[in-house]
Amino acid sequence: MRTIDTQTALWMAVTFILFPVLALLGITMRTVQAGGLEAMAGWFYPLMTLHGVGMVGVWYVAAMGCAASVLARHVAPSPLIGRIALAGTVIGVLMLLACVLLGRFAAGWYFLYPLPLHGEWPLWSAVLFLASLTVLGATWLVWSLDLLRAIAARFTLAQALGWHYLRGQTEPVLPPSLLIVTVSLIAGIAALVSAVIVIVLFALELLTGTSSDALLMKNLTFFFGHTLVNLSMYLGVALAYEILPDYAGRPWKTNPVVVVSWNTVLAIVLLAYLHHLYMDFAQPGGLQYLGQVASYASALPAAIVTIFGALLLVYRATMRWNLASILLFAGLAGWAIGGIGAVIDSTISANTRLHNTLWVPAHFHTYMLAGLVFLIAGYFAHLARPAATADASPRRDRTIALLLVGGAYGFFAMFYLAGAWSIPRRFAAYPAELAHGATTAGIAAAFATLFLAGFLYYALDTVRQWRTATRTD
Ligand code: HEM
Ligand SMILES: [Cu+2]
Repeated sequence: MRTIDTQTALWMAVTFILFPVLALLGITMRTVQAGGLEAMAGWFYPLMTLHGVGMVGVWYVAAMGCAASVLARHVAPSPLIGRIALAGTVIGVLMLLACVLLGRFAAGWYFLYPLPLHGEWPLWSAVLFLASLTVLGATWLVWSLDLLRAIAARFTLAQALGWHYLRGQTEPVLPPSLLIVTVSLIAGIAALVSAVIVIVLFALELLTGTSSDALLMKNLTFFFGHTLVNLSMYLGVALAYEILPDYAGRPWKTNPVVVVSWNTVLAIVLLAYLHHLYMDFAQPGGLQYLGQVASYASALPAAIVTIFGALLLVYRATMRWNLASILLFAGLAGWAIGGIGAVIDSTISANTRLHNTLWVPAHFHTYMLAGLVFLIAGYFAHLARPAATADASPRRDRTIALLLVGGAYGFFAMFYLAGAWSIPRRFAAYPAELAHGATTAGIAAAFATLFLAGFLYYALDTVRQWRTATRTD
């Protein structure tokens, strides 16, 4: 049977504990927007900041933890660095909790310069926030470098990027998951270096009073933020490539089309962030067009190849559907659906309408929650369940899947509707002109609660199955 190594189990524990808390903050925000919980209104922006940074961070580390676990099937990541990654993450999270809960730091998840230095919160909380990002960024940089080192111990860079497949060779065999993880880690290192530069420039201003160019800071911040979120998603997709074949009873192999599409991602992904600056008139015009082209070029090839690959894998296969395979498949679907929302928003003519409306959280919640979260939850479910499911309960699996999928899409639908109705994002309370924003917020809170119930059921069931499996082993 499968076993879960200690580190993967610890990442699973981190995820299962932090995610429900952060989701509860999200439900609280929707409830405040609906006009309930008036006493919490002053907490909206600190909670929004904690929720945003926390979610992005938790699912990034969960994706990295799963990537390390997949890599361990093929190469040898350092266990020591794995432990350092866990310790650094826990320390960073504690610092983050302190600056938000004690200092009410509330600059939003991407802490856009110069807001952190000019808010209502005490300066120490901004400093603690930046220090927490420093700890997290440094830890994750070392972790990424180690995972790449592990890959490099078995493959040359050209092999890890699959270039030999383009020459018609199939040796050494490169699992597609390794190709995708390599591409993601390289992009991730670029993103983390950019974060370091942003933090150094903030520190420079704190220490010497030298201010930075706001446009440069925004470019660096989104180069970091967009790329990190994007590659977390890719790491999640790599899990589907690795695990879905087990359930379809067919292989999902690297081939030239897969190689070309993921190499395109590597070539283009670092330019897609430019779509976050469409409203910045000072940004050179050429970069705006580049942003649209790069957004399409980095999203479409890999997504289309992956979605078709997954459909072909499942088509007329004797699929074994259980919670793991359902969640992996649903995760790919959520990635594609949210991706369509994203591509629409990255189109300049649509962005002039949708910018900073709830359309933005609509699309990124779709591919993060119904994409990344489902993929990782599917992977954890796969690890925890015995291969020959003695304890199979299709009814329970279906109930959990229904709560997760139904709750999530009901919640997203309210974001999309509100966005299309021009409700702005990041409003703690909606004025009378935007009263329909409050109505959709209330419905969204109810759906999100259903989702959370489904997740708690899933987490308890997964832990229980894992314990049963280890006991009978
Ligand atoms: C049950 C699950 C969730 C609920 C109820 C929820 C709810 C919310 C709400 C109400 C907002 C504020 C929207 C606004 O601008 O008015 C928000 C923002 C955000 N959420 Fe979530 N969310 C959930 C899951 C996630 C997940 C899984 C991620 C990422 C992996 C995520 C990342 C973010 C980010 C980055 C923001 C933006 C914060 C900012 O504007 O600074 N959320 N969420
Ligand atoms: Cu982006």
